[in-house]
Amino acid sequence: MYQQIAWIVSATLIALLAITFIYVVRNGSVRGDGGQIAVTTGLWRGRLLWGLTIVFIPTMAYTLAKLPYVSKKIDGISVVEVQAKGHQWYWELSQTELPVGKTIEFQVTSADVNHGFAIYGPDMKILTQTQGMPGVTNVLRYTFEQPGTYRILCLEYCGVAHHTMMTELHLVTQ
Ligand SMILES: [Cu+2]
Repeated sequence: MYQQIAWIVSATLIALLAITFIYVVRNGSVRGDGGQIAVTTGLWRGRLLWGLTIVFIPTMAYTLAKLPYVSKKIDGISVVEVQAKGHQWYWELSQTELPVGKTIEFQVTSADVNHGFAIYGPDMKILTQTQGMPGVTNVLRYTFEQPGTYRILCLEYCGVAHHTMMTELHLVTQ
């Protein structure tokens, strides 16, 4: 979800940048008189400021409104759902920034072969683990008590680059 929003915003800004670049390249050699340029520059500066405001304020408002996190209730407690998929050789997670003190439900699967989904604390001690299996979703619930950077490592040999299967989780206080 956030990745999609980020992608759309990035794509729009890249397109705007490309259009501006092409415009400058095409018109860069045209000479104008100083007074006219000053007026035009001021006008475009104003337009740019308005454009950025129109794009960024709703984006920020939307993103903030979406917090705190997607959650659902299970057995009377609300959990934050995270989809995790193992690939040769990386982890694909629906989100990597998570709240401290809430139950996180990792729904773990695999796109190819069996992977081990193990969560390590900031001190690199293992905290919990399950298997990422193709065609199966394993549920792993865990509540992080301390903010910080945690790591997910693959605990089952899954091919030549198995040792590179590492990703970070950022636990934040809300
Ligand atoms: Cu592996």
